[in-house]
Amino acid sequence: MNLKRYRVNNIKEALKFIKRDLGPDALIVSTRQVKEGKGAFGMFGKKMLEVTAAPGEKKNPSVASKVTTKKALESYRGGKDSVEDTFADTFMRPQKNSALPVADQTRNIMLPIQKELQGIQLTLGDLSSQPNALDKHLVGELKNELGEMRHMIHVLASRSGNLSDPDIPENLLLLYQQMKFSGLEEKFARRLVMEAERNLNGDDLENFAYVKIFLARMLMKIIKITRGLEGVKSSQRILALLGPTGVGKTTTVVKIAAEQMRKHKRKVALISVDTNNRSSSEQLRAFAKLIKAPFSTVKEKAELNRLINSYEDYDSIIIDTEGFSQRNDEQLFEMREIFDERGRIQNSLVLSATSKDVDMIEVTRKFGCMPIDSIIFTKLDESATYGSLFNHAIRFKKPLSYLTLGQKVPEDLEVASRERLVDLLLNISGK
Ligand SMILES: Nc1nc2c(ncn2[C@@H]2O[C@H](COP(=O)(O)OP(=O)(O)OP(=O)(O)O)[C@@H](O)[C@H]2O)c(=O)[nH]1
Ligand SMILES: [Mg+2]
Repeated sequence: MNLKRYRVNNIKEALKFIKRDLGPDALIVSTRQVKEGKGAFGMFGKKMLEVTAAPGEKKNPSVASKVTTKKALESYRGGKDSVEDTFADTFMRPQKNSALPVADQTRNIMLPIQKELQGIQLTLGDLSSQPNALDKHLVGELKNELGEMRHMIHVLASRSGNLSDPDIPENLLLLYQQMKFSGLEEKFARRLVMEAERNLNGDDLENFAYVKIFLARMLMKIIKITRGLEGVKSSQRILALLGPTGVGKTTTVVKIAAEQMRKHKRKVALISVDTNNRSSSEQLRAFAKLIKAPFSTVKEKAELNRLINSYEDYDSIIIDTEGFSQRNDEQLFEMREIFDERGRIQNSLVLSATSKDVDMIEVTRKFGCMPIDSIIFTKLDESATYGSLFNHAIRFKKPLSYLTLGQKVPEDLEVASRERLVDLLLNISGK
C-alpha cells in the first residue's frame, strides 16, 4: 500500500499536505501524537501529530477501500471481509492462520483497534482545540468510529472473561487489554488499573497519554534494576552467569566482557565452571585469546577461589557456567556447592524471554537454592511480547541487570533500564 506519513503541528497542516500529495480522495489511515526530541520516552520533546494517509480509490484502484471498524467487527464475527484484508492490514501484518487460538485471534483484533482508538482520540482532541481546522465530515467519521470501537472493546473484554466492568474508564480498559495481550498476568494488570483509577481524577482519566504515563510510572516503581555491573559496590566486580541449557550464558559472558573492556576500560579475566568436563568452554577460550584476557576452566569451589584470588589485579571477572536442567538435582547440588556464598560473587540467573512463564518460575525456584542477585533476560529479539519479564520481576522481586537482543557479539547487549522495560510493555516511545 502506498502510504505516506507526515509529522505536522496540527491536522489542518496535515490535510494541506495530504491533499497536495495524494489528491482530494486521500484517506487518513491513522493518526497519533508523537514527541520529537530527547528525554525519557521522548517525554520532553515537542508534541507533534503523525498522520498516515493513503491515496483514494479513484487515484489508485489497488488501494484497499476505506477500512472501518465495522468491517473488522464483521470479519471477527465471520463476515465476508477477513481481518487480514481490511482493518488489521493497515497497522500490522497478522499471521494468516485460521486456526489461531481464541486469545491470539482476539489479540490480532484488539491491538490495531487500540492503536486506532488512541489515534482517533488524540486527533479529536487536536481538532477540538482548533475549530477552524475542522473538516466536519472527518470529525463526524472519527466520532462514529470511536463509538463503534468503544462498543467493540466492551464486547471483546466481556468475551475474554476478565475485567469488563462497563464502569471502568475506557482508557484504563484499553491499557488493561494492552498489558494483558502483552502477556502481563491478569491479576497484575487488574491491580495496576485499579490503582490508577483510585489515584486519577475524571479529567486525567480522559487523557489516554496521561493515563499511560501514570501506569508507566507505577511499573517503573515496581521494577528493580542493577544498572548492569555498575550497581556492584566493591571495586572488583565478579559476576557468575547461571541457568538452564542454551539460554545464552556463554554468549552473554562474551558480551559483558566486551562491554567491561570497551566501554569501561576495565581489565577483564574470564573463568568457566565446567564440573562435568563437557568442554563447552571452547567458544569462551577463543574469545579470551582474541581479547588477550586470561582464561581458565575450573571444576570445584577451592579451585575457583584460588583463581579469583590470583586475579586480584583485574577489575572484572566474568564467570561462565555449564547449563543444566532445573530438574537435574544432582547438578544443582554440585553448582550450589560452588556458588552458595552471598557477597563476593554476584550470581546472575540467565533466562530466555522466549520461555513460558511456568518454566521461568520453576527455573527460578530451583536455581534459587543458590543466592541469586540479579536476572539477565536473553533473546528479547525472539519474543513478540514482554509481559513475562514483568510477571517474573513482580513475582520474584529480583533486580534485572542486562537484556540481550540478538546473537551479535558484543553489540546485542543492553544494561536493563526501567524506561526500556516499561516501553517494551506499553510502547510509550511508539517505536
Ligand atoms: N536470538 C538470540 N540468540 C541468542 C541470544 N543470546 C544467545 N543466543 C544464541 O543462543 C544459542 C545458545 O547460546 P549459548 O551462549 O551457547 O547458550 P548457553 O546458555 O551458554 O548454552 P549451554 O552452555 O549449552 O548451557 C546460540 O546460538 C546463541 O547465538 C540473543 O539475545 N538472541
Ligand atoms: Mg555455554
